[in-house]
Order: sequence, then structure tokens, then C-alpha cells
Amino acid sequence: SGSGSVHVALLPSAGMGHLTPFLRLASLLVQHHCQVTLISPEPTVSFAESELISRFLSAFPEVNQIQFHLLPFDANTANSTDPFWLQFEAVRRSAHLLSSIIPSLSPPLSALITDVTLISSVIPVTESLCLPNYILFTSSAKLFSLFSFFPTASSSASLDAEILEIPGISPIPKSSIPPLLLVPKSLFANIFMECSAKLTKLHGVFINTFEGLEVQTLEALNGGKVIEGLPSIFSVGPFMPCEFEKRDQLGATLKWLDHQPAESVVYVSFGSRTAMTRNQIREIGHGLLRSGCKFLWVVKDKIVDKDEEEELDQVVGHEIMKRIKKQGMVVKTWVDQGEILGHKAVGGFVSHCGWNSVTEAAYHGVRILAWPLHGDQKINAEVVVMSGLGMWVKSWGWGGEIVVKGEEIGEAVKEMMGNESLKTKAAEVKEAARKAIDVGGSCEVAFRGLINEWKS
Ligand code: BUP
Repeated sequence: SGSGSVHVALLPSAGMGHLTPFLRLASLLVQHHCQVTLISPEPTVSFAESELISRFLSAFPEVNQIQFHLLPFDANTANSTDPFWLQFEAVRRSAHLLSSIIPSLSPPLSALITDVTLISSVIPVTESLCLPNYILFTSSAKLFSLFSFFPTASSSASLDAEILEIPGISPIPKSSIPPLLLVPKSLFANIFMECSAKLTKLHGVFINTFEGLEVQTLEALNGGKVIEGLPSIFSVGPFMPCEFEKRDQLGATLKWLDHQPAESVVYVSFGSRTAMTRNQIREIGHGLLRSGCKFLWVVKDKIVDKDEEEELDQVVGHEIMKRIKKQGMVVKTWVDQGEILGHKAVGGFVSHCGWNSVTEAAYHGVRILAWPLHGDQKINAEVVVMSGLGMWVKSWGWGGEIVVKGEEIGEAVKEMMGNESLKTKAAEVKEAARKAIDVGGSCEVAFRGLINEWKS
């Protein structure tokens, strides 16, 4: 209370994996009595994003929205074909427009919190306006350590080694490094490099994590072991799924769960932006059937939801669909993942290890069978294994490298669901998660400190 003069603006980047944690952070700031402005890049890439923004704004009428109209740019000039990465680049190339938007905000901003991919393009603006610039890092602290160490690693050729040693951090096998980082001049590598180089200019870094998940990494980062001159790291996780994220039309999945025994169901989802081949989808279907477990499976056929056309029967195959009916439920629409993971019937999660999914599972104490497919997901899977939250079959490789057979999938699912020690450890992670966000926990301590700083 009494922080009425604190005004914070948030600028997320593309994709649900980035937008969702930004809106959760925004709602935490509102709870701490900050005035919040959401600067939202327009148009969004997916339907899911624009819907979530509307729901957020209706839930928080006190939040001010600035629609940030992106300048058109020639996608051929960026080294990527991924629609979400192209949008990251579009936002970066429009960032200079902020120098006229920010001064028009009233009361004047106390801080600007942007996506990590915007560091190098936003810093010139915030420096000229003398505005403290923070980022919300939307992945694990472990990936953040790689991000901050990346220029050092590149210049010393340590990326060529089979194992990357980052001071204070458990070794990262080369095979876990996001593949595009190792492709010189890829858009991903460029952004990583440019933004990391400007990291020390930031006032602070928010990470959706907590000690129960990443104690060693957080200690290394905070102890100055990784690189010198890092800005303060605020571990403010795990972010909880919020009320505004809930959708109504999802009655069906939750109703089905209501009828299943406690902790009997495995929830299967590979995030909002990972499409699998038809072959792999069918093997997963066979695997889930073979596991003998009840399951709730979210299928995605296209990277961007706007492109989804075909019905489940076509994607999964009529035969499998018929057999599934008795044992599970399969959907192709957006589901309420937060609600599902919190449902008493759900015992395990086959996950691509997008960071939001990992922290949501941690918050609910749901054990994970990690199946990282691209990007940061293997690094996050290592966090899952090290924290005890789950297991990972490393031989499955990156998404699309091989087609993982149903038989293997079935065995792994069975093992994850039946493993008592995983179950106990996941419950411990949940307890630590609850402590972190409880009164007097790491999250509240971080917000108190920051708000005092912003007030003065
Ligand atoms: Br799909 C799906 N319902 O049906 P991640 C996702 N989600 O609530 P990603 C749903 O989207 P990046 C669905 O709970 C999580 O908050 C889920 O973020 C929610 O993975 C979010 O887990 C997905 O980080 O993003 O989408 O692959 O690549 O940025 O990690």
C-alpha cells in the first residue's frame, strides 16, 4: 500500500510462452499497488495471444494499454522462418518508437520491464530517458546463465567443446545447447549475442524461478560467479496461473478429469508453438494406449493456431481415436493448463519443458516426463531432472531428429507414473514453491525491495 506513485510499463514479445509470464508479472505488480501500463505489440502472431490480452484487460480495468503498432519489415532480411522469431525481430526494429511513447505516459514511469530479446534495442531509449530498464527473463535461471556467459563462451571457443563449463553452474553438454545458438548468424544467435552484450546496462532481471528448483544456479548468478557486473537477479517465481487466464468452453476436459481417480491421469502437451509430424503424433497415440494409463492429450498440428485446419480424426488417425475413447481424452483446442495441472486426478505430465509449463508443474507438484523438442527445452529438462521434479529419456533427441516409437513412449510414461521417489520429490518441490510465494517468501521480499527503490 501507499505506492500510488509507482508506475511500471511492461513490453512483452511474441508467443504465449513470453506473453503469459508478462501478464502474470503485471498482475503481481497490480496486487502490490503499482500502476501498470501494458505496451502490447500489434498485431499478435496467434489468436491465443490476442484473446489472452483481452481477458487480462477486462480483468484489470485499471491497467492502461498502449497498442504498439509495429513498423512493417521485410522478413527476408532476417535470418529465420519462425513466425514468432520474425515477430521478435519486428518488435526489436520498432523499439526506437518507444522514445516518443514513454515520455507521453503519465504519471512518469518508474521502470520499464521488457522481454530479453529487446535489450539491445531498448537500452538506447531508456538510457536517453534515464529510465531504469529491467527484463523479465521468460526461461530458466540456467538458460539465463548461458545467456549471460554466451559472449565469453563464443570468444574463447568453449562452445566447440563437448561440454560447456560455466563457472558455478553444472556443466552443459553441447547437445543441450539450443541448436540455433551454434549456427552463426542465425537470428537466434544474433539476438542472443547482441542482447547479452548489453546485459550489464540493465537495472535488474526478473526470473520466474525459485530456490527449490534452481538453488545452485541462483547462488552462482547472485554470487557473481558467472560473469562480473551482472545486474540484480530477482527470483519471483513460480508464477501462478491467474484467474483471467481461465476459459469457459473447457468444461469438457475438466468434467472428464472429475471422473478419474486421484493422480491417475497423465497430461500430455508440447506447448503452444510446437507442431509434430503426423508420424510422431501417431506414435504418441500408440504409446499412450500402451502405457495403460489414463491420459489427457493436447495435439498441435501447426506452429501458429491461425493455421489449424484439420480435424482430430485426420491428424491422429481414425483408428487410434476410436481406441482412445475408453482410456483417454484428446483435444486440439487450447486447454486450461493451469487448472488441469492443479486437478487432483492429474499425476504426471509429458512435457516439452517450455519454462512456463515446468514452473506450473512445480507449483502443482506434478512430476514430469521431459521430452524437450527445441530451443531452451533441453536446458530446462536438465533443471527438471536435477531438482527431482522429473525424468528425461535423453536418447529421444531433439524434435524431428528421430521418430520415437510408441513402445518406448509407453514404457517411459509407465515408469514416470509409477515411480514413487519422483512422486515424493515432486511433492517437495511443490512445498518449496509454495514457500517461495508465501508471505515473507522470496517473491514478496523481492517486490518489497523493488517497490521501495522505485518510490524513492
Ligand atoms: Br498448448 C497450451 N493451454 O492448450 P511454455 C498452453 N497453455 O494454458 P511454449 C495452456 O501456455 P516457449 C494450452 O500453461 C503455459 O503457460 C501453458 O508456455 C499455456 O511453452 C503456456 O510452457 C506455454 O513456456 O512457449 O508455448 O512452447 O517456446 O516460449 O517456451
